[in-house]
Amino acid sequence: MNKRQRTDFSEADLEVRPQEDHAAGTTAVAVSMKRALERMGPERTARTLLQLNKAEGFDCMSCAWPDPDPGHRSVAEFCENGAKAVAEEATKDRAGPDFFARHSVAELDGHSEYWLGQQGRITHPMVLRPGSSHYEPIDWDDAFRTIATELRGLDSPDEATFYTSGRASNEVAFAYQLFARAFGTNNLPDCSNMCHESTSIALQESIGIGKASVTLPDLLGAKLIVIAGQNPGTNHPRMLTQLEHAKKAGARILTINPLREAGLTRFKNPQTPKGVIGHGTDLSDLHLPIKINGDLALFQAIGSLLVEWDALDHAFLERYTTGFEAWRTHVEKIDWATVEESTGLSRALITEAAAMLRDSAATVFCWAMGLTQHRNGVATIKEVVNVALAQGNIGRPGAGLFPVRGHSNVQGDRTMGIWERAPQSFLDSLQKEFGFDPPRENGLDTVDSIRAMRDGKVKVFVGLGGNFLQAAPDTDITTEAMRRTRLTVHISTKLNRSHLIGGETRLILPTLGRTESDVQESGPQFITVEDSTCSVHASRGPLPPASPHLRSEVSIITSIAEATLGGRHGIDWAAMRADYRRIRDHISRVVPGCESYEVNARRPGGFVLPHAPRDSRTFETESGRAEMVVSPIEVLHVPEGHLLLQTLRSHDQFNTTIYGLSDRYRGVEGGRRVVFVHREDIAALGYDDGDHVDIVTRWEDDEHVRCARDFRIVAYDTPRGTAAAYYPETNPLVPLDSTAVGSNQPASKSVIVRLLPLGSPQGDTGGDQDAVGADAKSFPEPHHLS
Ligand SMILES: Nc1nc2c(c(=O)[nH]1)N[C@H]1C(S)=C(S)[C@@H](COP(=O)(O)OP(=O)(O)OC[C@H]3O[C@@H](n4cnc5c(=O)[nH]c(N)nc54)[C@H](O)[C@@H]3O)O[C@H]1N2
Ligand SMILES: Nc1nc2c(c(=O)[nH]1)N[C@H]1C(S)=C(S)[C@@H](COP(=O)(O)OP(=O)(O)OC[C@H]3O[C@@H](n4cnc5c(=O)[nH]c(N)nc54)[C@H](O)[C@@H]3O)O[C@H]1N2
Ligand code: SF4
Ligand SMILES: [Mo]
Repeated sequence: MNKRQRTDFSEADLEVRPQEDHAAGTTAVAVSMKRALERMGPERTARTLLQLNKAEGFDCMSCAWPDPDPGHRSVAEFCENGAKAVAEEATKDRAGPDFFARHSVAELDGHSEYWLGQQGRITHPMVLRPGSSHYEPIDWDDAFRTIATELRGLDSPDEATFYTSGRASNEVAFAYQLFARAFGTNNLPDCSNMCHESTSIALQESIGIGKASVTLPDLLGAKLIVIAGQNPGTNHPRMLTQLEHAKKAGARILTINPLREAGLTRFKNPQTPKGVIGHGTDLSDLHLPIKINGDLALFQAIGSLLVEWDALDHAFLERYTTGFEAWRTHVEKIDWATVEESTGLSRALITEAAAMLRDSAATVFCWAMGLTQHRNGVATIKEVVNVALAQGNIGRPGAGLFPVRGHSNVQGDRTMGIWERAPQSFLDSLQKEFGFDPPRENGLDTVDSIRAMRDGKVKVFVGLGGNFLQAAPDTDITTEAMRRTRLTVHISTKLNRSHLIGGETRLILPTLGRTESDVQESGPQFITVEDSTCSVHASRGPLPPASPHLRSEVSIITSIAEATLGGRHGIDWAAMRADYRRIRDHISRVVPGCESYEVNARRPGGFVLPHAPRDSRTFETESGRAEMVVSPIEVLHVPEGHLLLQTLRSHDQFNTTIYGLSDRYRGVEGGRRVVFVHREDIAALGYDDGDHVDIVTRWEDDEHVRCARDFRIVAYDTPRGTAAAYYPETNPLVPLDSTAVGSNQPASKSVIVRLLPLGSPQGDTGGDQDAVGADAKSFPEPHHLS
């Protein structure tokens, strides 16, 4: 499907301008208001945006950036991209039964992801019956019966997989995992498997808990903030306000990114006079334009210099860690030639960066997808932890580890048990609370679910939100995998590609979003969420539902459970549906740290979950200490004539939802099929800036020739040998088996590619495979977890 370019917007309108050198400013305010007014109109704009991120309002459904304490929030406690997310959900457009009657599924599949999203909120439950060309309305009860019949007809509960996207509330996440486990499977893949899985695994093993050890006040009290592999100006825009405050309080900022992202350079805060008419605040004090995948070598080199300078917290190391001596011996022998080759940075520049760490009394380390989505993602994050531990930068004010999460409640979903490998202690608590023995074997994650569907082993796919097909790697293989299933069920707000490609029978179950009020039998309900800093709070939507036929996610999941399991194990699904306090009551007894959940979550601003390393420098690892782990540096060799491609987000999308075609900060307007390449690489490969090319992956498995057609080359400031292009257009290029060691997370930021002239035969499956796959054996071995 990637071979055909979808053209309901014309890439001919694509315009490339110089990159911007600052983020936000008044343009950000203008863009938010314009989008909000276009999609929602003035009344809904006022009703939603003034309630956004307020203690009595609703939580932004975009990213997981934390809110300041209730007394410190401003009138407009949101950013441009938060406003876009609200406008996208609270749009006045509707895709009702008449829309689905007008457009066949085949026709819809000819449209872009952008167009699909613009059709508005889905208003009725819809079914695509076997052999049918169009979706048609279905009764809610019929839909639940259809699902129950398929699930009960499976030979084993493990033939179903239950995906979650990180917008789901704690209440529905708890009910959903309970249902899957009561049904008999741990097949609970989620978007986290593609997002911060490398972080969760690395932190769990190194410090005993897979979450950030900082709160907002720590960021404000830091002397140094390291930001590696993260683009906050686009993906966590309110972070810039906090960075501005931290700078004013004397912090320095070290940024590590192949690209000089505008948001890392300078911030013009539209809420301050200086941000409106002045220069704004310079953010980065030192920028390291690292080669893609070079971070493991970089942090090891920094560690080596800290050891050489004896800039270590010996008392901390002695008392709280294990593995220090082995690590010291390893980093003392570091080979600088290898470091320079891997990072593309000079020893002098790395030394300057390490001196910033040496001179800082309190350092916070922030990171996101630029570190996790690599084959060595887990090792890299463990190396960041090593460096933090070496200076005792954990469990004290102004210091710590800060993986910045993506989806607004992705962290909460994990806390609630959405995890294919939930710890046995969690399963024990479930057993104690509900009296049944949950399955104990690990379930399937995202990549393994795709493999299982492809191999005919999983026959039912249920998606609680998300756009699995577009978010997952290897789009063509995932498409075939989804097509082999008997039933696909999507609980969604808006139309997306995953609804158009799927099983023999397909259901779309439309649901309420964060902006909408949720009234059940016992009265109005609220839901709870957890942000990147372990803070949990309530969210209440201000708007009436987009359609009277919508049901809440909790209502849908508990109804599916009831239809499938009846009274099995004596779980009272109807009571949970009628009153979400019943769910929170269960949560308070099952989930660690959630005692008195109802009371705490109702407090304005909510409460902060316990975090042993942050609170008391206690490390619940195997050794009972923080573990320093030695990882060898493997340089990722990119053969002659190839580039190392990262797939990233534009400023005008939320994951697979495309808000618009303006990547303002990078200077790209009116289109998305671009590939950013260093000017000298463009010339060396025999092209010109502005040429159109096909992108082809090089991977050892030459059964599949992976190709993405027709991208315009854009000369850009990215290190030699590297390239960047947008996700999800490039997902067909990410091999399913190319995953991070230890976390099985797709390595979607280390894809080895070639640029071929447009329409080259090599781009066709069944074409001259040798031309693409020659000397493919120099690739790293793929990693299989199961
Ligand atoms: N508006 C908006 N907000 C979002 C999202 C969205 O799509 N739109 N998505 C949400 C989600 S789910 C997530 S996970 C987060 C994602 O937030 P980010 O992780 O910031 O998102 P990405 O665009 O994937 O970009 C990561 C950055 O890593 C850099 N990078 C790539 N490779 C490397 C490398 O090898 N080393 C280093 N040091 N840097 C590298 C890229 O240049 C880029 O600046 O944002 C969340 N917030
Ligand atoms: N190549 C490449 N691939 C990637 C990434 C990358 O950087 N590069 N990033 C990865 C990351 S970090 C992530 S998190 C995943 C994201 O993977 P997903 O979470 O699966 O994808 P989203 O695009 O966030 O999901 C959007 C859909 O969610 C539905 N939706 C929106 N709001 C709601 C709601 O309130 N309730 C319900 N039930 N549904 C709702 C809408 O139908 C919408 O179409 O993608 C991953 N894939
Ligand atoms: S920073 Fe994130 S959570 Fe905050 S308003 Fe912006 S998009 Fe929403
Ligand atoms: Mo994510």
